[in-house]
Amino acid sequence: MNVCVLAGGVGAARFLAGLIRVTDPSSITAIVNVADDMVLHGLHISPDLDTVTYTLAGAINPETGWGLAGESWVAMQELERLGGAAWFRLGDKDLATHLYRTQRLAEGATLAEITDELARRFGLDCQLLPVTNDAVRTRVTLGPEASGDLAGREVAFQDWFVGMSHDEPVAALRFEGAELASPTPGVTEALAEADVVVIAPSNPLVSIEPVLAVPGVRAAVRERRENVVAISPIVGGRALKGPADRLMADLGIEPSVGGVARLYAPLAATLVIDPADTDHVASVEAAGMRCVVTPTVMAGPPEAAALAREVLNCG
Ligand code: FO1
Repeated sequence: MNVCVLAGGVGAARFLAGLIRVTDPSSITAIVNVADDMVLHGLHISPDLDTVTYTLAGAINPETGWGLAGESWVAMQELERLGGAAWFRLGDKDLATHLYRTQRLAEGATLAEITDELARRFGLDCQLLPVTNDAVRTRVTLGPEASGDLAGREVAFQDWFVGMSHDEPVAALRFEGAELASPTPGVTEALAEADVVVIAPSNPLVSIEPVLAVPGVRAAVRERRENVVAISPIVGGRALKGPADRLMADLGIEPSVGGVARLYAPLAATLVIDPADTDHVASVEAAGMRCVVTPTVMAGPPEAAALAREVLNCG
């Protein structure tokens, strides 16, 4: 069975770690968000691609959900001592990934080629595709209630997410470069050929939306609507990780499984929700989606595998 997964970072990575336990990894293609990427210290950093790679390799830092396990921070400490920009923490081992990617880009390799090289070196058997090889970057316009002189300012995604601990209210999002981007070769084919397309439990607004914003991707997903299964990243009105609930509220979308259903109904026939939201089945169905209730909170790979099995059954 071929499975194609639209993926952001932590939530998608945990789901994929379950999926590789219940289906042949070589039949899985993950199409991964790149709009969180940035260049810092001259290095090209791809947080979502790295989070997925490290998680599937069993090498992720379990405390943070990003970066590598057993990391040391000598380079960051030295950078701090020099007065450099140490707000975005790059561990010593993680730095090697960014050095490798940056050098290969300079040699003319595409992000997809480099992602594949890294995936093989980390021992992965599934296919990871950055949604595009082109630069797409999330830009965040801060709301009128933002502190100090930040109100109304547009900032880069990681400046908001990490630099401001995603505390400042958001008025709008924009995916710079998306209109001119092309899907990575293989992306639309993977969507067309999959038996099941899964929208991972990632942030719908800043992880899934920038994947869909690459021309051709939204249409390719919509085309497969009957076989598209989305997993709600909202459980009991709260995001399991990250700021999805607050971001949805800021942008006028109800942070509930009903709100998720109204976002995804044009793309997916089925929404998987957690038993904590059983009372909201009717609002999912009212949005025009089939609703499947099964535990979606992934404490570890066994829970993720159970969720993956259920998702494959309803595609
Ligand atoms: N997240 C943080 O909250 N603080 C950090 O210092 C940080 C560093 C970092 C380095 C490499 C990497 O791949 C991810 C990193 N993240 C960090 C996570 C990242 O900002 C987020 O996971 C996202 O981009 C949102 O999905």
